[in-house]
Amino acid sequence: MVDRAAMITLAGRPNVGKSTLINALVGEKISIVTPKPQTTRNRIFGVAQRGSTQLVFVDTPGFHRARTKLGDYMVRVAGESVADVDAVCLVVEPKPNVGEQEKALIEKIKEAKVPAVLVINKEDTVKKEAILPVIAAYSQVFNFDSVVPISARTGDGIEILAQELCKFAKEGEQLFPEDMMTDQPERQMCAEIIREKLLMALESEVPHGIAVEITRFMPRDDGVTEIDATIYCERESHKGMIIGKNGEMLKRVGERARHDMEKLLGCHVHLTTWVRVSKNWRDSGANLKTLGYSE
Ligand SMILES: Nc1nc2c(ncn2[C@@H]2O[C@H](COP(=O)(O)OP(=O)(O)OP(=O)(O)O)[C@@H](O)[C@H]2O)c(=O)[nH]1
Ligand SMILES: [Mg+2]
Repeated sequence: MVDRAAMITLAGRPNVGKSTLINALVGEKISIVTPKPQTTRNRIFGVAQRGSTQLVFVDTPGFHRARTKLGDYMVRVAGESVADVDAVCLVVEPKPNVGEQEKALIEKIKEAKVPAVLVINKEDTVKKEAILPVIAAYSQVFNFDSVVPISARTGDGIEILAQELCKFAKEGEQLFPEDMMTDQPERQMCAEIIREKLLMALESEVPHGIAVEITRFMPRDDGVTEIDATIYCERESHKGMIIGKNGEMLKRVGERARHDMEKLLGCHVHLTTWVRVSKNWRDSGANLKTLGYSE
């Protein structure tokens, strides 16, 4: 029985591992992860339970200096997600200096007067001795409620963090139904899976200009789900790269995406993909709206 709940935002600069962390805390892959910055574009809720406490985590886009309307939207979502929650985890790299993005987020945390935990991620990439200077640097800037070094990738420190976060829970009912893992509809998750596979497969500037829309999502009586997806990119040359020589790239991406979708949906998937050029969609209010990047 859940009798306590807390809403906790994971904030931080792009690529620090917020989505890896939410997946580790929830115990399922609900948010896509890639080595490229600015992977997450929307607010994503992830639900976990520890004892009688429900923890609702909010994954956010990385806080960065925006250069497009899409970027403005992402930064706004990230900034606003810091308010009206029970606690914020400021997720940082294990580096002994406080960057511009971290300082800006700390300002948001101060404004919102919300408790904050410093989560030093990727501890697997540094020696143990390297953590103390990180704590020292951040302590000079802000008085965090606690500091937890973790590795979202290996899972080290995750349970310590979860226990620490349970302290911010307030008495009351659960915020989400117990069997719900995320607020994202399956269709949306399928679009994200395709975007993840594209980000992983493509080099250079192409990935940031990609959006995916599921245009058809139809479970058939025979247990197969038919999914049609349109991949938008910003230039003809990008379209060529996405399709690849003899369609090889798109085929590979489609196969990987289908594999993950079948795991997610627990059924066979018949996936059909199209690639379309939509010039400067990242700066078009109307396009952003259709693609779900607006309030
Ligand atoms: N070595 C190591 N790598 C990690 C760890 N956590 C995340 N990563 C890697 O860091 C990269 C970025 O991870 P994400 O979870 O996508 O980062 P994010 O903060 O959500 O990034 P944005 O959505 O772009 O803001 C991926 O390649 C992860 O595998 C960790 O604890 N250790
Ligand atoms: Mg992310």
